[in-house]
Amino acid sequence: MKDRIEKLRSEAEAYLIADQESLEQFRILYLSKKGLIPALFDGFRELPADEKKEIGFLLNSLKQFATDRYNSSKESLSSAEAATTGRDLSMPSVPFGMGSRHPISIVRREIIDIFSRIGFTVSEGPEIEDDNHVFSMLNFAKDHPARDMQDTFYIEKISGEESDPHDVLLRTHTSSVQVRVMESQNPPIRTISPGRVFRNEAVSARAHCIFHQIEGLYVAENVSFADLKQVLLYFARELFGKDVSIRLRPSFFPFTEPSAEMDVSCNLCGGRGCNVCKGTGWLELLGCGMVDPNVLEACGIDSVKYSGYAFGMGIERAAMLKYRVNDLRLYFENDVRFLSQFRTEIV
Ligand code: 2U9
Repeated sequence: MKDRIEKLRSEAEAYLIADQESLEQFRILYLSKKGLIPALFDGFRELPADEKKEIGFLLNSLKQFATDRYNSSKESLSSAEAATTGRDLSMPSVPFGMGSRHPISIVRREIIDIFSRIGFTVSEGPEIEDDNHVFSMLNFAKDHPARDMQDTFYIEKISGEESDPHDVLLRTHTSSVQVRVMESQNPPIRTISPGRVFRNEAVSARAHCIFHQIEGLYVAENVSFADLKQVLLYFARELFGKDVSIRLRPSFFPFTEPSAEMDVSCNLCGGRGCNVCKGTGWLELLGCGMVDPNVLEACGIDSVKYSGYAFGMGIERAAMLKYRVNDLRLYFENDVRFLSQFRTEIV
């Protein structure tokens, strides 16, 4: 046993450790669980008691020697590597920059959150729609300009099909989702529908051919314009802060009667008038109104028993007002210098 220990020690002293690979070979050969030194410890148990003291000492010092040789070689190899590569491989790596949510996602989630708190559910539906759900059931006249090829993207049908070539289209608003909800559910209905919409428009600082909308719909017994106004005031205060004021101006939409547009007080000048609000103190945010009885009836809802309100807004528009961004195109360009300015706690 003694001879074996001495032989191993001189071999371990002479072992050439030149790189990471030979260092690992050294560790496996002498120190690993199935290595030569642990094997000697196994044999140690069978020795007669009078030999154990001396052999135990020799074995422990062999193990200590091999462990020290391994550790010191490891250290000198990594500093030699740092010297040749010019890099200190023990340094912590460069941290990855965290991404941030897109401002449209942030505002979309915030609006959903605001309406969820007062009982609105979220409904989604197809982006490729038919004329019925986008126009006819929403009380658009047959010759309404929105149906025009200049305003709506129509999808060509496979040739040979015997049907109206203007029947398949990209939805121009998410009202079609709410039509589908009314077709399949009975009142009370209280839902919002966020989603992408498509309009055949030239891209500019104020308009884009693809944008995001959120529309809201509440249908039940005895729903009044006063309910609509109170919900919109709650919404504006949650989105822009408790000091915001709202005003409603009469307007017209085929699907609501009466209809209105809602402005919020300018968050830059506090309503006194500046160049953002063009001196008026107000910024236009959304359209709204009482659901036209024709729309309720088209969706199979009794318009004598039930009434409803609806509203709709562009998310880009809401985000422009909230973040005071003056060019809509910034939301579509994905320039990191713009996007990284938006941080949020909401994940
Ligand atoms: C149903 C019935 C009525 C949703 C409404 C508006 C008024 C409106 C525009 C704002 C800017 C669209 O993004 S925008 O161009 N929307 O002014 N939307 S009322 O009315 C509905 C919805 C669904 C069944």
